[in-house]
Amino acid sequence: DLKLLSKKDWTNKATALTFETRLFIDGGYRAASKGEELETINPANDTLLASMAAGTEEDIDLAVAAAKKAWDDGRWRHMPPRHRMEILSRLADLIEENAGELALLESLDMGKPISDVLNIDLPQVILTFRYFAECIDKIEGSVTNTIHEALHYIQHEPLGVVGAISPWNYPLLMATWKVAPALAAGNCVVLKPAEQAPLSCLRLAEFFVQAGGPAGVFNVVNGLGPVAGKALALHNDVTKITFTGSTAVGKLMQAYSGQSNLKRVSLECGGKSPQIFMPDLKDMDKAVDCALMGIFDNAGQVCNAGSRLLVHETIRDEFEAVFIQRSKEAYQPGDPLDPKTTMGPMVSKNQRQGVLDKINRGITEGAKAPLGGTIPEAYPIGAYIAPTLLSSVTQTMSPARDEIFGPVASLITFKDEEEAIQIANDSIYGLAASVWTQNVTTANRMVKSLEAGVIWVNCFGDGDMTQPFGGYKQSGNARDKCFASLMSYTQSKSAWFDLS
Ligand code: TXE
Repeated sequence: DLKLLSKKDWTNKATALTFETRLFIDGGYRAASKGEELETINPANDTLLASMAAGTEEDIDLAVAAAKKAWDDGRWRHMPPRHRMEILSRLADLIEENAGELALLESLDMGKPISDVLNIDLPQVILTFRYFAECIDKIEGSVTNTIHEALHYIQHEPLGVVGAISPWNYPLLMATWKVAPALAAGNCVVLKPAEQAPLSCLRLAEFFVQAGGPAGVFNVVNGLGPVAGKALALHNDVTKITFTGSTAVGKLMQAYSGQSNLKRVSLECGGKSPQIFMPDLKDMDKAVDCALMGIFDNAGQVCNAGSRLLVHETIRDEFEAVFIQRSKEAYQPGDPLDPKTTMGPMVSKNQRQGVLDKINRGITEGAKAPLGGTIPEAYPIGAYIAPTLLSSVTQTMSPARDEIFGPVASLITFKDEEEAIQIANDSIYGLAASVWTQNVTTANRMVKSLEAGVIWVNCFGDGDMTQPFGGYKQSGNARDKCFASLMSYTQSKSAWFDLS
C-alpha cells in the first residue's frame, strides 16, 4: 500500500526512477525534430531532473497530422461506444496500477507533496477517466416535434482534432480534465503540457495505447508555450483548443483562433476567489481550516485558490488569530517526498520570485504580513516560500486585485453583506467564491449576487464530477468536469428529411 511508504522509501524509489523524455506521437516515442531540449528542475532541491525533448512547429505538424489521419479514417470515432468505454476504463486502471510511479513523477517535477498526489490528484484523474468513459453511451440526440411531412433529428458529433494546452499546477489532472472528455466524445487529441512539469503526461499517452487505444488518437508534444503551444493553437487542422492557464495567454488563444481557422476556444484562466466569512458563521475552527486549505494547499498554486479572505469586522481579530495559530500547526514547508508534508516548494524559483515581488508590493502599499512573507530560513535551497497572510489589505491594493498564485492570503474586512458582495465582485476574475453563514436566506441571496462560476456555502473546494468547474468574466468561458464539458467537445448536426 503506497500510503504506508515512508520518506526513505519514496526517496529510494525516486533515486531508482527512470523516465521517458521524448515526444509521444502516433502511438510511439520519437525525438524532437530539431533536437531542441528544455530542462525540468526539481524545485525541492534545484537539481536537474531531465532534459526533455522540446517540440517545435514541425513536431506539432507531425502530431496534428497523426491525429488528423486517425480522425479521418474513423479508427476512434467509429469504434463502437462500448469498446471506447472499455479502453478509457482500462486507462483508468493502468493509472491506478502505476500510481506510485506517477505520484513520484508529479512530486519531483513540480514539488507537490507526495501525499497530495496520492490522495487528491491521482484519485481525481482516475475518477475523471472513469466518469467520462461511463458518459460515452449517454450522449443522446433528439427527434424534434415538427411538421407531419418531415423527420428532423439532431445528433452530436465529435469535433475532430482537439488541441489541449495544460498548466503545471496539477499536471496530470488539468490535462485529464481536457483529454478525457475530448477522447470520450470521439475526438483525437494533441496535448501540449506545461514546460515546468512535462514528465507525467507522456505516461498518460503511453497508457492509452497500452489500454488498446489506437495510435495517433492521443499525442503529447512537450515544448515551450510560445513555440509548440502557439503552433498548436494556430494550426488549421485543429478544430478546438482547450486551455487552462493564465488569463493573458487565454487572450492569445482567442487571437490565434481568429488568425487561423476560427477554431473553438475553451478557456479556464485565473482567479481571485473571495471567501466571505459572515459574523454568524457556525464554526470558526472549521471555517479557518477551510480557509487555510483554500489558499495553502498546493502552495496556493490553484486557479480557484481562496486568496481573498473577506472577514466581517466584528470577527476579524479572532479570525486572524485562529488563522495564524492553525496555519502553523497545519502548513509547514517540508520535503515533498515525506508523506507528512502538507506544503512543498513552489513549482520554480521564477514563480516564487513573482510571488515575493507581489508580497513586497502589497507591503509597500500598506499591507502587513503577520504570517510569513519570506523564504523560510530552513529552506534556502529549492523554491520554498513561507505560508503568508497579508492583513490590512483594502480593495484598491494589488494583493486584493492581482492573482498571486502562491500561498498568500489577503485579509480584507467588510461591515455588511452589501459591502462584502461589492468587494467580492470588484474583480476581473469570477472563478469561485464561498460564503460562511448559518442563515440560509442570507446564503441564498449572496449566492445569487456573487459573480462566480463555482460557489461553496459553508465549505470550500467540495464537489464531484457532476459539478461544472469554470469561471465568469476573465476567469474563462468554459466548464470542465460535468456532462456539459463532454458536450463541449461535440457539435450538433441537424438532419431534416422531406417525407411528403
Ligand atoms: O502560465 P501560462 P504560467 C496563472 C498564474 C501564474 C501565471 C503564469 O497566475 O502565476 O498564470 O503561469 C502555455 N501560446 N496560471 O506562465 O503561460 C504554457 O506552455 C500557446 C493560472 O505557467 O498561461 C502552458 O502549457 N501556449 C492557471 C500553458 O500555456 C502558451 C494555471 C499555461 O501557461 C503560450 C497556470 C503561447 N503564447 C498559471 N504561452 C490556472 N488557471 O490554473 C504559454 N503557453
